[in-house]
Amino acid sequence: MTGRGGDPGARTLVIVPTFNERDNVPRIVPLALEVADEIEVLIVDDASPDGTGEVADDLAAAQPDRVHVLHREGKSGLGPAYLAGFRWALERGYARICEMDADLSHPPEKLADLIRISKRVDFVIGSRYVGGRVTVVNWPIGRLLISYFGTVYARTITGLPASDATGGFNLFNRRVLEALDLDQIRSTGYTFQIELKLRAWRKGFTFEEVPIVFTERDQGESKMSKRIVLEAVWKVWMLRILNLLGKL
Ligand SMILES: Nc1nc2c(ncn2[C@@H]2O[C@H](COP(=O)(O)OP(=O)(O)OP(=O)(O)O)[C@@H](O)[C@H]2O)c(=O)[nH]1
Ligand SMILES: [Mg+2]
Repeated sequence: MTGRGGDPGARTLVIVPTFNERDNVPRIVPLALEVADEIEVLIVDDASPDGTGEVADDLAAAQPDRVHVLHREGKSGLGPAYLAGFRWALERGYARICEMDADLSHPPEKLADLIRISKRVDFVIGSRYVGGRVTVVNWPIGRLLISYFGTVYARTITGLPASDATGGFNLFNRRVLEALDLDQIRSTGYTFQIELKLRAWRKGFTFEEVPIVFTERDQGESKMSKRIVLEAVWKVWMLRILNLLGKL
């Protein structure tokens, strides 16, 4: 059991999956922690060859009550890393569980809004596309088009009424993750984010979207790949079929 002796049911765990993010991790962690005392961070590292895991261990050693590290054996994608983090969080009684990238693309100060809004809904989506506006900084136009139309496509096929279906800056109240059968979630890349929101929404959980400005990474390399995009293209159809069969 971790924690600082306070009410364990009032803590928020921000899960940050990492693969080769050694320069970003020491930047993002303090920015997240300074937003609120109730925030703790869990870095889920997939044995990054660049030593991110050791950098994370140093941060955790300096603040053992607030920074935690989950080391996994090898790179197995974003989805499995998050699922391991969710299980870790549920076992330890966190009230709220957030997803956030390590590369500073998601504005950590917005965690305050996510937490505030989570008091009135079941989960909160940080959205780059609220109200048809596009708030992405430093993305090449091709990347922007893939993301924007990807989210329109996902919304159309699956029916999920969210402006940013693929986004990875989200907060779930623990009751949502407890109600989902995490073992059934098999997606790895973008589809993981779609599937998670879709399953939560299909179970009747309510959500709100908070506008965020997404800024492209300035350190480290992108793990986005054609394979991840292609996975999303066909998997949303699978999600639609599962949905129609009542299997979500
Ligand atoms: N643990 C783990 N983390 C991963 C894996 N793939 C990506 N990540 C992390 O997930 C977050 C999002 O990945 P990014 O590479 O930024 O992907 P993206 O945001 O789609 O693309 P860019 O912003 O262009 O880099 C980052 O914190 C990555 O380090 C993985 O296989 N395992
Ligand atoms: Mg990124």
